[in-house]
Amino acid sequence: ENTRQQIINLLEEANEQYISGQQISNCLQISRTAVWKHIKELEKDGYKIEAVAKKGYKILEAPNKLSANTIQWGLHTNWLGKHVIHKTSIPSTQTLAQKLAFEGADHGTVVIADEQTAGKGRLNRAWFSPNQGIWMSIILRPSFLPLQASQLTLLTATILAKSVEEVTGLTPSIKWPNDLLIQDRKVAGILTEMQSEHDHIQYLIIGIGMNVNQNEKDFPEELHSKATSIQIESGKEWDMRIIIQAVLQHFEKQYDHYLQKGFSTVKEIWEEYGYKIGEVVTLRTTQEEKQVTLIGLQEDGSLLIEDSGTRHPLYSGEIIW
Ligand code: BTX
Repeated sequence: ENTRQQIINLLEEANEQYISGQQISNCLQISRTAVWKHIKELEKDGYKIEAVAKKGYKILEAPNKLSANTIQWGLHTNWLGKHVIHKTSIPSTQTLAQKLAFEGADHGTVVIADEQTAGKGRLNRAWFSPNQGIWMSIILRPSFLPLQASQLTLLTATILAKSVEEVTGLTPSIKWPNDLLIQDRKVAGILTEMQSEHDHIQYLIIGIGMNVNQNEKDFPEELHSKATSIQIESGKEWDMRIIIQAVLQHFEKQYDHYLQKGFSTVKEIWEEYGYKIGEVVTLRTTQEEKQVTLIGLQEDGSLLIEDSGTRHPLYSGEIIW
């Protein structure tokens, strides 16, 4: 598996040029027959590889399915997604990521599954995760304070919004704190979980769920009015790798930017995509339901609302839409 990944990396670095079997064999210290066998395995995995006598090999196309290899092929990041763990079916990428993080997995490790059988939302809610979506968890080991974790959820929401917009042309809005909506229906959700002690974060796991290629009929009855997918909204099917790579590339860039420059850019972008900012909405808290105006984000990740003339931050509660 590892040798195959190295071969893919070499082919990719060759940047549209051919790379000879001899070069690969020299670089990886394996025989040319071994190189040839690995190439055959990659073809079985769905790669289209051109082999030209006296020139060598070139990747023409990666298979249209998710694997650690296909996600990494063409992914331009420095630290995010250098380790990808892909499963076809798993209870929850979040649970596996926690286990791996506990066992010492690196900052930037990505766990992704084609299907989750027990996907998790916030507050123990279930997250419906059939085959046609993106279900992934990113393991981070930040050196900032635990209280900054909520800023990271907001940051992730802006990254998802930007990636969807860039790849598909659809413009989602972000419903505070962490839902991505298109035409008032939920297309993606974020679940941030962390392990910390005192003022130190041991690891933080950002779970991202995005409905991509589902049709209306793929959703259970109770989600029909609430959920949508990129396919439903755009009328066509998408290569999920392109969206995953866009998310990972934006994530790495924006995360590093956030560490250097702080929350202000995140706040600006978030408010651009913010759902019903400046409008009156119904807010449900544990005590009551009331009409408030959404003003914008606060530095600490809370939502600034105006309620009968006075402004105050909201830390929990749900905007009803
Ligand atoms: P949430 O608690 O904000 O949203 C959960 C609610 O959303 C559910 O109660 C249901 O009404 C609705 N819902 C369930 N499934 C879907 C869906 N596929 N599309 C739209 N609406 C839905 C949001 O939680 C956080 C979701 C994170 C999911 C990722 S996937 C990768 C990672 N692994 C994992 O188990 N969870 C995260």
